[in-house]
Amino acid sequence: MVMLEEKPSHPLDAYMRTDRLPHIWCPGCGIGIALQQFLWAVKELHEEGKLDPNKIVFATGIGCTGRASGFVKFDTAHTPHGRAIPFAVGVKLANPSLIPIVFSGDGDIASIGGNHMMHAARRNFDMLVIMVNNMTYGLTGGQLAPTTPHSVYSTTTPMGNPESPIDATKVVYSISPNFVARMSITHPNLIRDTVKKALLMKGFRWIEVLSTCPEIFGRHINMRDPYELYSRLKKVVKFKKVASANDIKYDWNSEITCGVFTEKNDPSYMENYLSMYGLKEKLGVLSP
Ligand SMILES: Cc1ncc(C[n+]2csc(CCOP(=O)(O)OP(=O)(O)O)c2C)c(N)n1
Ligand code: SF4
Repeated sequence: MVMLEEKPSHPLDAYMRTDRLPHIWCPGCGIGIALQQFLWAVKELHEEGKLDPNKIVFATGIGCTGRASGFVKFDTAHTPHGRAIPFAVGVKLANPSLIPIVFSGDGDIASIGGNHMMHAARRNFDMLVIMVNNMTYGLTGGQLAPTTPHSVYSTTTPMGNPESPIDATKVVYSISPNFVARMSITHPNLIRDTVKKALLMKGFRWIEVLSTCPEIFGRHINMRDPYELYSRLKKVVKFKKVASANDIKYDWNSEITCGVFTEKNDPSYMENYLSMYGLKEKLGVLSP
């Protein structure tokens, strides 16, 4: 019989710092869905004997998404804004057996950290990056992000956004690292499957997860109701196979293309580095 004072348990508790709960995310925020699916993927691979969570180094930048590093039970780092990717590079260079994972917002990764994003992809550097794209700077109150759709309202564009957004996934796709995918919190199981696949690969692995911020982004576009914003996102998410970058759309009014766009097994940065610098004996310790 469950005693009233007993805390209810959850299957993911082993991967969470439950003493840090409740979390800070607003009701209806999509970040929790993205994080939960990531944790399910880790749990399943752990139980299948394919992944050692003790080797994970979970790095975030600054933002609502970045707060995830405080809640998960891995070695974690809440790095300066935009710098989670170079932090992950340092981790892997210092100890090639570790598994660096970057989990951060679109502002953090595609704006202030955009340079790192491009060059880590170019190097096919060994890490998994999960960019949670809520199309706004959530934590700081809804300023325009580089991912904010054209013409929508934000704190800093009260008459509408005069700019066109960057499609970070299309940029990464054009650089052609080992794995490139875009998922959406409207299809949670697919996030889990995609993370599972990417976690077992080598080189640079990129997963954008489209998310909802009803509190800030939604409020500015008159969709403060979480379900309304969720339904609006679901309407534009289209899963497709793509033949070229031209097939990848990022249009809030018609289509945001989702799917696994690149999946290959090219030599990773660490493989090249260790082989070329006389450290071949260390290749065996490389975790994905
Ligand atoms: C160097 C620096 N510049 C600006 C900020 C202010 N700042 C904190 S979070 C943030 C944007 C967060 O947006 P995003 O990465 O999309 O994350 P979200 O909060 O939407 O999850 C900004 C500009 C900062 N912390 N450090
Ligand atoms: S402000 Fe937006 S992104 Fe941040 S926790 Fe609230 S709903 Fe989520």
